Amino acid sequence: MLMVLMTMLTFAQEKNKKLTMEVDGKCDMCKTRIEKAALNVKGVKYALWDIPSHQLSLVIDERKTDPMKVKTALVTVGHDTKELKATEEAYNTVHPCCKYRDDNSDDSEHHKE
Ligand SMILES: [Cu+2]
Repeated sequence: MLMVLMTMLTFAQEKNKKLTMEVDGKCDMCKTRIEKAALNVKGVKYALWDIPSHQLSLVIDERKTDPMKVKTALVTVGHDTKELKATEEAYNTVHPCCKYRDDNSDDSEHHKE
């Protein structure tokens, strides 16, 4: 029984697992920060954050990481996710034009890096 369970778990872990998650932010600077933070997580192969939809598309190696680790990295640099919110301290480290909590509009045209 244990063997069967172990086999199933191994099967469930994909090498190139595609997933998307919602991450708060508003401009190109946020995009760079979010993607960099995600890619710094070991096991993350691809990260692309879309400004208007706030969707972060990822390809991760499930044997090395999981979505929670990515979310932890994102809140550490000050970006809220659905399940995990950044601390006030982390949020305050983002650039003033990136204060997405006050104004969550798409600011990409006004704040190019
Ligand atoms: Cu920004």
